[in-house]
Amino acid sequence: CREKKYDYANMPKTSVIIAFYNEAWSTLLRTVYSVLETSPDILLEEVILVDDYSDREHLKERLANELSGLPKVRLIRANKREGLVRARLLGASAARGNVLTFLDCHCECHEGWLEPLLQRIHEEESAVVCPVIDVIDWNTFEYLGNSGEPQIGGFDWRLVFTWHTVPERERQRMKSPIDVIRSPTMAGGLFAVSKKYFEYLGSYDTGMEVWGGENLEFSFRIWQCGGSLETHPCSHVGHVFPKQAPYSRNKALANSVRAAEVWMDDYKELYYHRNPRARLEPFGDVTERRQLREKLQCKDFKWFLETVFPELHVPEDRPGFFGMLQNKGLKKYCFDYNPPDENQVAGRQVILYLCHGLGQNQFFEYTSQYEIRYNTHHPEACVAVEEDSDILVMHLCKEVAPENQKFILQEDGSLFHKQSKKCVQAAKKESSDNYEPLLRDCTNSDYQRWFFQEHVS
Ligand code: LR7
Ligand code: MN
Repeated sequence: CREKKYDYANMPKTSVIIAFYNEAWSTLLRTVYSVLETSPDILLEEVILVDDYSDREHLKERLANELSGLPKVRLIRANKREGLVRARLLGASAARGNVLTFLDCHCECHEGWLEPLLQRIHEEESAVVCPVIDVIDWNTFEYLGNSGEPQIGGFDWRLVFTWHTVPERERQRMKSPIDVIRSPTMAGGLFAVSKKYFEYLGSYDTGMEVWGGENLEFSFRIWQCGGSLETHPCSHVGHVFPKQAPYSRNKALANSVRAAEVWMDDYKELYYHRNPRARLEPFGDVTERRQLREKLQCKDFKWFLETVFPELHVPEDRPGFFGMLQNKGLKKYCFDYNPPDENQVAGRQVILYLCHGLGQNQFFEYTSQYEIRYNTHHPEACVAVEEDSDILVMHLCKEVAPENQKFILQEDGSLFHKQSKKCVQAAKKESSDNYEPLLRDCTNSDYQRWFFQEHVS
């Protein structure tokens, strides 16, 4: 990266747009100063700060005074709370640069971060380019960087953004380790895009409020409508991942539903199955966004899945074989699984818990390969039985289902584990107060009868 030469004189200039709502003083100023200190003068048109109607005192006059002495920095204020999408668009409409570079308001740009982004857009106008996102420690604010290789963005069927290692097919396509990495989705906050191309693509969905969903919506749109989404391994920007945001994020669900309704065709059902609440969420009017899709003659979601994100497993969701896996004897109890954390789905025991009908932790799919898949997450986990054990645990699913992950859900509702020749029963261990699914000799008991349900009846 250090040896890379840039054609400064011909590269486009950028407006850096930073929307903020009730951000702390130090993190906000750190962002601004780091942009000014690390961006070559010739490439930086301006820095536009958009105050999304913050109410914290330090962001009023004191901020305006602090910024007034800084060259190239402009402060715009929304006159009502807009949410990050419309706040960013306020900045975009005031921008004079040919490239828009969006940043969150708690970042630190690393030396050399800007050149690769602008160079790439100079080469290819329809490329939307992200930096590698480095970690800034939430407690100490130390710049920790990023151990290991850059990752690509994905998503799971709950429409949660996920990180993944670069797949083999992409490594083969890259001509060098400092070539851009194509990514199915982006985290959302840090990217550069040609202003003209951003407008052509329909900028953002202005029906989205506050926070969430816009990153996947924009990612699907970029790919489906003919652009490309990339990460440049030479560009690094640090970001503080806070434990808690200074605002409530309860509008995120409606935003995701808008994304699903416009871009996912029938695949949106896979999302609704895993989050039944989403189906009930009022999401407003998406007619104009569907017209945009029509006008730009964008490709369908099937194309996106097959071409851009073939690593994502597409569930079968056969009628009657997905949802809550409920026990007949215990009546109100369902399979339930709580992954150790968002990035590591396998490893724990499957338990039984009161059926709640909200999908998520109680969503399972029984596949034609005899697996019981927990496929709200990506990568997916499958119910397994370890040797000489009678409990059900989660392992990662395999290309071909291993014998210890095969269960036969029979006509009478019994759930037969092929390898051990035992049946799954709702039971208690001596040491336990809680019911759990355990392997027992097969009987006619209702505690060994299981059925799928989509909703709590
Ligand atoms: O109402 C609001 N108005 C705003 O102006 C809410 C937020 N904002 C601002 C906020 O001050 C910040 O500058 O919008 C920006 C993003 O909000 P964050 O920092 O609270 O979001 P996040 O970093 O937790 O979330 C990630 O996902 C979001 C989905 O909507 C956005 O796309 C964020 O930009 C995005 N952040 C990143 O991609 C940084 C790397 C994170 C990772 C992985
Ligand atoms: Mn952020």
